[in-house]
Amino acid sequence: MYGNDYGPDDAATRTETRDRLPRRDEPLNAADAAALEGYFDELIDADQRIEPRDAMPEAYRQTLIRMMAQHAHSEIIGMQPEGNWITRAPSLRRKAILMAKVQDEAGHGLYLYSAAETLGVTREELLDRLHTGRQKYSSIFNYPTLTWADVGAIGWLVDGAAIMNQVPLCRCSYGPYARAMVRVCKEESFHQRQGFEILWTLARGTEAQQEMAQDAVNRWWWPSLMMFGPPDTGEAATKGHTAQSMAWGIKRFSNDDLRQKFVDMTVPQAERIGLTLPDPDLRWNPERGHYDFGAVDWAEFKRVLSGDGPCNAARIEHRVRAHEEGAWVREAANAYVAKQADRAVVGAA
Ligand code: FAQ
Repeated sequence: MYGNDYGPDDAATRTETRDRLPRRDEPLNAADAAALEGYFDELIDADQRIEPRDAMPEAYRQTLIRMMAQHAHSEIIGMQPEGNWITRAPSLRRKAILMAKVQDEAGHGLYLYSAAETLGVTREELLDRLHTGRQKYSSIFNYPTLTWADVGAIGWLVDGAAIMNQVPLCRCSYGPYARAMVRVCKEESFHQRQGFEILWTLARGTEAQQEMAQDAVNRWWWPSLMMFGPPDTGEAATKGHTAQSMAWGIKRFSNDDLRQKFVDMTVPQAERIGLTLPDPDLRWNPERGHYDFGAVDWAEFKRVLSGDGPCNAARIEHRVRAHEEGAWVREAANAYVAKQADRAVVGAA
């Protein structure tokens, strides 16, 4: 039973159409293809969720696999820059918090891989695509964490940008992704808060600590703005996925709108902490009711995406090594499942 079984319109006709359509990996004849289009469009127009059992256009399915997998990969690769500081956290309290945060990121990866699997792709395949460079992860995780203040900057800026991007995904049209995002966003809020608090404390510390905090913010600000993706509105818009993904209710806002919301939210927070943001063009524009900000270096973004960021090679190398070293855990889990299945057969006989 899913939410889209109910609704103000004739859900019964929809259920009948859904049950009549072949499963998603079977070829469609012309009549079924037309029925699928009507059924899918009707759900999207009514702002209902599409569920794993529902027939869906292949392009919709592939878009979600790409986006959810990239998101899942980002969560687990994103454990590395912060994991780098677990053994060097400045106090037991900071260490406990950081360990909890890094574990949360592993959990997010787990929810997202599981949600992606409902689209008919295996986790092995998705990980293979990551390890062989056929799928990306967020550009942000190709930057190094040079000082403890970087942990604060990641929490405040990177998790802050992630929340801005992901809260609308709680209303994504694909049910399993939307539901996974609800919990992810709750946890990200705690992450952002802990980053803010690290920088708040450093900004009230010694001169060296204040400089360290400012230096971290200077390095993470622009890459955080790049996280939202390339420009997709106005003259600078590049040809991307936004228009189609918005029409399908996957994305709810453009990359540019979310970037602007993030800037508007973050500038007053920076003022409260007492740190500056490294952009001489940043100023309030009363006519627009938003902050104006300088040009993002999209050439750097492209360079990082094409593999030439400061840490691309190290991140994948580490991930592949961790995967290989974890082979025995997967083998043990599979052996356990096989043993349980054997016992069930013996028990039933
Ligand atoms: N990095 O047309 P669009 C986190 C690619 S989680 C790399 O705008 P789309 C939690 C894009 O794939 C962070 N690639 O694409 C955490 C496409 O490439 P393709 C991850 C990027 O999909 C915090 C091309 O550029 N969050 O931080 C990036 O409609 C701290 C054209 O772009 C998500 O994945 C980028 N930044 O929109 C963990 C959220 N931006 O396939 C640890 C879900 C764009 O055509 C520590 N994803 N590209 O070759 C999304 O919301 C979307 O996928 C966007 C991109 C907004 C990222």
